[in-house]
Amino acid sequence: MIVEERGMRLSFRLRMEESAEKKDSRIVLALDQLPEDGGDLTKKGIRILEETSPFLCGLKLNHHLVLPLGLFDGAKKIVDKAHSLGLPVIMDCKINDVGYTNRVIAENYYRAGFDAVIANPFVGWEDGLEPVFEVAEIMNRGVILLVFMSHKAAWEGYGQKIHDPNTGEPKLQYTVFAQKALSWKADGVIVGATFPEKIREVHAILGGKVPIYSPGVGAQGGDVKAAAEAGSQYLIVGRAITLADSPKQAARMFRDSVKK
Ligand code: O7M
Repeated sequence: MIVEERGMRLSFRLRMEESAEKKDSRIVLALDQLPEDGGDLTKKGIRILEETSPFLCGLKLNHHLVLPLGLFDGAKKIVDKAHSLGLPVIMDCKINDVGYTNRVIAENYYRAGFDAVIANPFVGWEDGLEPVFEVAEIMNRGVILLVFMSHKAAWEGYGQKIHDPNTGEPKLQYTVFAQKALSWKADGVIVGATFPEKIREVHAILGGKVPIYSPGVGAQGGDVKAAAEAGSQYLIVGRAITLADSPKQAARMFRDSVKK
């Protein structure tokens, strides 16, 4: 089955591009925090997805939702629904362990139908993320790397000053991660919409070879247009859509503000 998929399906990156083109949208919905108004979580997630899907190019699920839903139960139903609506789905699992564990984590999410996983480059390549990239290649799925996160303390890790082990030259951690994204052939990188200047810097390093995904829009204070102008290809929006009075109108508004 995996071999068939490899032969037949576009790469994750092309699936995203095709979806963005078809939907004329650069908005990825972060379906994690849902309104606390009771009711079945799976049904609620699917309802928001159906309402907003005409304005989206992709869907991202976080642990928030996968934990209570169950991976091969409610989460898989939402993934299948997204696929039936033509949307690729990203699992925001921020893989961050030793290689063997990382591989099993990725395999499980890919088996549940996810098109890509998010991983943390802090764990490095050998016996870190190499097995994740291997399994992604075999199953024709994507790997997206965290390069600079959207929260206030992101500078403590992603922004720290380090020394190049080969040259001793001082560098900033996130610029090294952006370079790793190129050499590891990542399918995307995450840079917070809350830091447009970092998006610009990372965009200059990537030279358009790896797309930038930016979360942190709306609820975290990031501006969707500023992130797009700085070089983000995809804008990830969660609570500003899922908790809006009308998720449909909110999704349309975000879509229209960064139309391709
Ligand atoms: O729009 P929000 O703030 O409600 O949701 C943002 C989503 O993006 C939420 O699922 C976060 O876990 C996720 N996220 C960030 O907010 N900041 C990051 O730096 C990275 C992520 C992430 O990996 O998602 C791509």
